[in-house]
Amino acid sequence: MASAQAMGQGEQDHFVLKSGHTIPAVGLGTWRAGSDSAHSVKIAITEAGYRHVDTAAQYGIEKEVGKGLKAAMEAGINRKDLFVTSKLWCTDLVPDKVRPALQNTLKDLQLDYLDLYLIHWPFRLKDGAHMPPEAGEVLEFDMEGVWREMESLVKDGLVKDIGVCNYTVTKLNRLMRSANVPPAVCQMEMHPGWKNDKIFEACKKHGIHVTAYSPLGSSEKNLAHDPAVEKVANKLNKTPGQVLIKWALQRGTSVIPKSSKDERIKENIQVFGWEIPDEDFKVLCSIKDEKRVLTGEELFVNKTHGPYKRASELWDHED
Ligand code: NDP
Ligand code: 1BO
Ligand code: 1BO
Repeated sequence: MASAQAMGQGEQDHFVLKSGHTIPAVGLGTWRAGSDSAHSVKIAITEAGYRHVDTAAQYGIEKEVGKGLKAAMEAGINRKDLFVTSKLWCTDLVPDKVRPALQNTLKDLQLDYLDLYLIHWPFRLKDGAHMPPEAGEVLEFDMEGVWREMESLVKDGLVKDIGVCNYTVTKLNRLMRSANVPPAVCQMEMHPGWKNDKIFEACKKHGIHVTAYSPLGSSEKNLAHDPAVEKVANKLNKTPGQVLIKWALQRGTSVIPKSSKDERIKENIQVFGWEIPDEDFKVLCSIKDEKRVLTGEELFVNKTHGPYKRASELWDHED
């Protein structure tokens, strides 16, 4: 992490969660990181200074990520200084599968606890569901029952914090009504091309920390080539990637850019000790035609049989 001296006033290299635990402001994303992820995770931690790694059972690379974490610890990094997030996949979104799913994740990651365990998407999929799903493969999930199991993982010391991803304000309010342990983190798609203000404001109201995923617009809509982003980057003598990551930090979110390239992994955490001035921040905020990159359509929409016949239904018509 950046040293205090290298950081500007009011700048934070971590955020404090409701629980009192801290989350490092920049983490390494690992979706589609492939078989190189052991190497990427090790380099990120030991050479670039990352202390936060975001992964998920669904990414199919937890064993690789685990090897990278192990190599970093063998190189002298303490487990307690790392922040590791994983996620409960949709096929395990039933109360009696929560703990076995977490235990598999811990085994693959070679860890005895996670810092953060998230519900990956708030839709249950039948085992072996297709993409797009066939009739009967997308099911309602027992949000209260699953959350009680997530809470028991905290109580038993298997995870330090729990949270959600891809929630709407509607779903968040429902969860807040029944939760004994409120979600510490809500992880959502956020970048200048999709600011996602509604859920951001709702999280602020509840004191829930937000992590911005796909901060570069993911590989589908790489905003590093957006003219407004390039212009600000040139002006500040930074790279477009750094400007996008800094934009997320200045909004008050932690951020988890993914790269499988050593140089970019290093570049993406050089975001301390400088600022995007107000006027440029506003320019970035005014990028037009805001749209989600990850609509969830391929995963959860069946246009004929439903239960979700269009993506807007997944987002409770809040977009
Ligand atoms: P990102 O927005 O992080 O973008 C990744 C893409 O940008 C890759 O193609 C990468 O290519 C490229 N890239 C990385 N650094 C730079 C740079 N400095 N300049 C230009 N291009 C760059 O996308 P993700 O969708 O991967 O999101 C980040 C992470 O968020 C995921 O990896 C995952 O951990 C998490 N996530 C969580 C979701 C959820 O449902 N909870 C959903 C989606 C993501 P290359 O690797 O070749 O450098
Ligand atoms: C397949 C899930 C999207 C990335 O988290
Ligand atoms: C590949 C998963 C994308 C979700 O919309």
